[in-house]
Amino acid sequence: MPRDPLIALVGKPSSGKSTTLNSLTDTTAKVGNFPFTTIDPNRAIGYLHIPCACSRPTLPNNTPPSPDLPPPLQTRCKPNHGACQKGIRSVPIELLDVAGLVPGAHAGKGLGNKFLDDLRHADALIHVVDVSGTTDAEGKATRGYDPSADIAWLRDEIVRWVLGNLMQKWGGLKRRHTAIKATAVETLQGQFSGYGATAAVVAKTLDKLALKQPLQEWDDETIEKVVNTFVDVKFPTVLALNKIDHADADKNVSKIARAEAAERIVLCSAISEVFLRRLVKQGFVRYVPGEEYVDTREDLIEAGEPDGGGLKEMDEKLKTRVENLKDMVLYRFGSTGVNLVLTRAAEVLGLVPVFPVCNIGTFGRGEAGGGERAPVFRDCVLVSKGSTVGDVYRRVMGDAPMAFVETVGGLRVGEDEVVGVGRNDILSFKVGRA
Ligand SMILES: Nc1nc2c(ncn2[C@@H]2O[C@H](COP(=O)(O)OP(=O)(O)OP(=O)(O)O)[C@@H](O)[C@H]2O)c(=O)[nH]1
Ligand SMILES: [Mg+2]
Repeated sequence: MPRDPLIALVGKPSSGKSTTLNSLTDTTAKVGNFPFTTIDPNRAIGYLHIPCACSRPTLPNNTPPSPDLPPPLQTRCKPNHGACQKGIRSVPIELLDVAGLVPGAHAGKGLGNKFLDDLRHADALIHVVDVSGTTDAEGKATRGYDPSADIAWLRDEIVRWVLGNLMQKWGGLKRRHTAIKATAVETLQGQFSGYGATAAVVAKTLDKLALKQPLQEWDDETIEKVVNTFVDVKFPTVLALNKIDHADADKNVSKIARAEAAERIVLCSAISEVFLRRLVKQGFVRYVPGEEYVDTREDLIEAGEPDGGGLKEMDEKLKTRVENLKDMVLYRFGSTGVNLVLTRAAEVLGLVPVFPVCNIGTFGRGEAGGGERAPVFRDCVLVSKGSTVGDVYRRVMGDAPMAFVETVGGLRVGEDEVVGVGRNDILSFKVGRA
């Protein structure tokens, strides 16, 4: 993955994709209670919350001076992009909200293939499922729809789309494959490169299947198996069970939870997050996005802040809405869940945050490190699991020749060393001849 990772929001119309995008970013994509509100994809930057390197007490000179005080580097952590609050860093990540998908989309139903083409460059998918059961498979208003059906058909649409594209060319592809004596990885990568698939992705797909027959002898069933596995490898998917604020959600959530792996599922209420963020902007509540607690003016006065934290008084209607939201969402689930959706997506994608620094002694800028008070850990890049030091170097430094790379303690690390959380993830790149 040489470019920045991209996560796409998919789902049927009216499941809440645009609302989820808005809840994770500062954009205001159009939201509507009718299908196909979104036609052209919306791109926006969301923030992935990760533990920042600045808070590792194991780093040189970073032991907190007393148990109540933060580690010294934490107080100087100033990201170029995003933010770092008390050691939790928000790292920008690109999100894509696309048009709704309906059963039969691969054959052109709804917005069909146009929509599917928008997905080509996604590295992971967030399937936004309307778990309230108040919209049918086409996104039209109803009651009592079983949303577990959406999970199966949506994936199937993606498989049929990839399969359709592949089958159109299968005859020619097979002849060429035999004529030039290519490997299955080479031939398939040529086909799947349009989805941004690397040779590694194709090799992983084929390894999983351990097929015995050569590519030219694959029957339709085998080709379908290959495509199914390719979709799993290329588009790891998180299920965002949205609209948990709705009274009908519980039974649907239980059904899905029984059928799916726990690590793929996140419960959320995108509309609650959007609402709370709006109240913060309007000066009615104190709320840190993604957290469990919301404080109103009255709460803060009670807690001993005589001016109520400078918050405005809400009318009765607004107060009731906030109380309901606390009861139905925050206290029951611990948060609106939207940040967790992104965290899970980063997990299924296997993203590793790496902190490139100029000076490995101070973690600051320039050869001198910028002095005692200078900002540290200005940069953070998200790379895929299994990336090497050399991969990260090229991502950050481009074609500039590499002299050497250092990690904490001034230790040199080889180009082929793998990066991981807490291992080779603070790096200083030196350009020139070794
Ligand atoms: N109760 C509830 N309603 C929600 C939630 N999220 C979204 N909605 C509502 O669901 C409807 C559809 O939301 P959108 O975000 O436009 O859905 P979409 O998936 O982008 O729809 P298309 O663009 O048409 O594909 C709107 O009326 C939203 O207010 C939620 O968490 N809870
Ligand atoms: Mg939309």
